[in-house]
Amino acid sequence: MAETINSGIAALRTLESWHVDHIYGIPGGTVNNLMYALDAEKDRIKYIHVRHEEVGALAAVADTKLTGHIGVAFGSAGPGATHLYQGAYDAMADKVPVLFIVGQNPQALMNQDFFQEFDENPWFKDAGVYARTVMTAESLPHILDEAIRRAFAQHGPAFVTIPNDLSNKEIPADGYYSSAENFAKPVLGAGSDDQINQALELISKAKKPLIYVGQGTIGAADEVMQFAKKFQMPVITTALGKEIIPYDFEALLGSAARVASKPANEALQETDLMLFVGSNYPFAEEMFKPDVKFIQIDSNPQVLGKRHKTDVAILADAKKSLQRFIELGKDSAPSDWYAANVDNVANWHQYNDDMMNRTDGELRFEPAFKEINRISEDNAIYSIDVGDVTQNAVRLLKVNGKQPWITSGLFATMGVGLPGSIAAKLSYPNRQVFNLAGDGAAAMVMQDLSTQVAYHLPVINVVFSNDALGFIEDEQEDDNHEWFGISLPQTDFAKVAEAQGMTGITVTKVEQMKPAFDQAVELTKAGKPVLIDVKMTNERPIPVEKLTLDPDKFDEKTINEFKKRYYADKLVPLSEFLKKHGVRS
Ligand SMILES: Cc1ncc(C[n+]2csc(CCOP(=O)(O)OP(=O)(O)O)c2C)c(N)n1
Ligand SMILES: [Mg+2]
Repeated sequence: MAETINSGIAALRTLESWHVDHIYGIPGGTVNNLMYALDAEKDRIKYIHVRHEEVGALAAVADTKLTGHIGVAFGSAGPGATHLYQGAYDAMADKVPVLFIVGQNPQALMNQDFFQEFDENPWFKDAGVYARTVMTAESLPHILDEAIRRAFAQHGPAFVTIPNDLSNKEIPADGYYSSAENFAKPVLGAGSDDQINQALELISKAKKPLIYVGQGTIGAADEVMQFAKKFQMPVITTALGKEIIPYDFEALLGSAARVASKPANEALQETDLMLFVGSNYPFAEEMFKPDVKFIQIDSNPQVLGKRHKTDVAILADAKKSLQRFIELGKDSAPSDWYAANVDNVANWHQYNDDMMNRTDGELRFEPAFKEINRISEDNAIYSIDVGDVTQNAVRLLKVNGKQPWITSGLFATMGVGLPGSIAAKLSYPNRQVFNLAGDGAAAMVMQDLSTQVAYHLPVINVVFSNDALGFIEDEQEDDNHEWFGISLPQTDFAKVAEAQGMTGITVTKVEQMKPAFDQAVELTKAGKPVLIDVKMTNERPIPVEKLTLDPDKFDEKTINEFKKRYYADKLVPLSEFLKKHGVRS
């Protein structure tokens, strides 16, 4: 008789062929056969028992974001499946290939409103590039292979629903194969010299050009910086692109809009030409001037010309294209525009350093970032939640270009920090990992601190406790509305951590900050996770999207009120630096 293999085990072997070495989930009656297969395969593929499927799902997305290999999570039929949804939409929005395995009742009981049954595929189809139910045990490994290939090819999550009986049958051992080794992505070139020369011509005529880069330039930091200097074009990155360019690059203006930096927003008001590379920035229509000359480089034809009226659109690999620009273009003369922006960056950095070094007044978030910068290792990984912490991290983390930075970008779900930190530690056990979250976001996923404890994942968790949903509070202020529904009851997160077997430290004064972070280093070096709860004021971070500093635009009283509220005495508007360098505003 021909050799056979258990279909559940064959399914896992297919995942293994795509470099999957762990998978998140919670069992249920409809995935138990998969559980038995995971037990049998436990030496090759690790089951990570999370406390909430949403955490597993978001961790799987983070796996792909960090490693490039497919992340996998599962949930049982009905409630376990619906809990996966947050990860599903994060993957859809950030275009991340992920595999979600969804449990289902055995075939004989399907489609008759059995316990926990619902029609899963249409539900998942909105988020997914693929959402299908397996029909035979023999096809199970094939379908998983198909799902993963499509997830990579179409940049999104794939869903495979498995009726429980189909993952515990004997199938022919030679009846399936994996396409993992055959998978290849199309290779793009630099774009045509004609197009690049056309773009160079526009750049040579511009007075205030900028380069705006997104995640498509990961791996091209040197080219971006060389380009910036050669053509005297200061650089803006998307918030997701924060990790790409080192913080100390002289002409790095930061990112735009609200999760953003002052120099970037100011330069966007002034610019007359933008080179937009590897980004699908959703706020472009709002933030970019409609009349600027616009050159776009992207590897995805779907986004060329999408976000702005575009003069030259180049379908290309960002790194190769920037290299070709550098080869073909003449060096620009040193420009006053560039110099004014470099000064503006230095002034902004000084403001942030002063805030991080402040020792008087009530405790704010900045001194915690001073400590995070101080203890950060060269290849640390930052998993950042959504809220004020996203904008504070974008502004204050002094990344070096080798420190990955993950969050929920377009979907922007709260509760993403902790799952990302679990993923980071599982794939990179020897690297330092931070989970930075606000108190609202931390409360959404805090049960999974115990996953860090259970799997010995020494993460440094920092909770910024302002007893409020600060990010939304500020929106309500901007709407000139009374605050409503934004306060949070104070929670002792150190106790929450302690209750789950993790050391919890509370910081209420600036002088406690350094010892707390020193202890965190010690504990994590000893293999133990730690949580630092920073009890701080609810003062608003400086709103760089509503700067009130420029004497040409605002009266003295308004400027002084702004400076007082945000400790911004020494903050200088870009217009002053432009004047200093003789650039007309
Ligand atoms: C799941 C989810 N619910 C609601 C929101 C809307 N939202 C964005 S930021 C934010 C407040 C975050 O509060 P917290 O975590 O305490 O951080 P803070 O801004 O106070 O630092 C809210 C409610 C969201 N992004 N995700
Ligand atoms: Mg808060």
